[in-house]
Amino acid sequence: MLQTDLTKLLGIRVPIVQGGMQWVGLPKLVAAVSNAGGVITALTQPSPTALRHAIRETRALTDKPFGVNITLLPTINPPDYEGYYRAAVEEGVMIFETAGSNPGPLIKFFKSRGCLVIHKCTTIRHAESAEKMGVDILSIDGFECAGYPGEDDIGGLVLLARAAKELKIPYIASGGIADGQGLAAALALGAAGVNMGTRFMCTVESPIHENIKQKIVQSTERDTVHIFRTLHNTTRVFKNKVSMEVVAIEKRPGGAKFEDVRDLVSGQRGRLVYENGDPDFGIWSAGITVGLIDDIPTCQELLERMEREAEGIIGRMSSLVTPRTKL
Ligand code: FMN
Repeated sequence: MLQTDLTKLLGIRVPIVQGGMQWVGLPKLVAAVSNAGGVITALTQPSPTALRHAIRETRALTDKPFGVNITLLPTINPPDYEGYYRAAVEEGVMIFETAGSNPGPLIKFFKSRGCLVIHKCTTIRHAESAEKMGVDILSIDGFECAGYPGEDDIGGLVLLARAAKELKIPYIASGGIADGQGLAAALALGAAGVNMGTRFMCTVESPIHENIKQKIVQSTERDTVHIFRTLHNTTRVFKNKVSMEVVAIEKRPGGAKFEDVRDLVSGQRGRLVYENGDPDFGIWSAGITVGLIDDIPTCQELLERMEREAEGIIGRMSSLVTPRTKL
């Protein structure tokens, strides 16, 4: 078994957690992952009351720990953040994944209630300031990740090595991990485990349309693209007709304003991709691990396989070391 700070702090068996995923982090998936550590995505629920129901539904499906993700990002219609996080705490959730800008007040609130906070960030300077705010675990999202990689374009290899040098609290590797090799590499880079998004989208329990899962299986690592680069809100999404149109609008002379792409990137349109199974219907988040994913396992199969693969790799690596001979 792989024992790390993450497995000890969360009381989980495999050092793998599922990050917040808009429209995807729903009770069935969260419960299926929660042998490791699943996260309900708060803002996928239409209201704080709906979040309460999702928490109860997840609890009915698993007796294992799970958390709630609160993502503080610019959205077309700002949600009732306070309503969501208070509802989750009142429902007895003790683990939170926070992400996005200005997390200070949110982290302070969770810590005042004795909750464990995993904060996701894409730079070492943000990780250090979250560390000072008292978070328990940092989730370091490299350039490879689905969703928001930040604007610095630093890949996981360097970012995690920097984390190993600079951070005092446990951190997990996020972005670009989809198999046991990625897990073993993350542990080698000092991480206490991994956070995955894209890989969990493509599991039996993931609530998205079968066509989209098949699309991920058929894709290569060249099938994602960054949108909103010019708006300084870079987002990695699947490469399709809509995302390429957004990129083309951004490249027009004089650039683009958000209003120019608002309809194309609407969250509701993205949500319908998962419902109607048309991968070209809207934008949807996906990381470059789409190039590593070639099956649709259950979450349990996936977690067991990754654990086995990582253990095998770590065993083989240690057999590379032989006693030194004198020069
Ligand atoms: N991260 C958040 O913090 N909030 C979100 O709402 C969110 N939505 C996501 C939706 C999808 C479909 C995916 C694939 C990822 C999303 N993410 C979100 C990012 C994941 O939590 C995670 O950090 C990322 O997927 C890790 O990279 P990977 O996809 O290479 O594993």
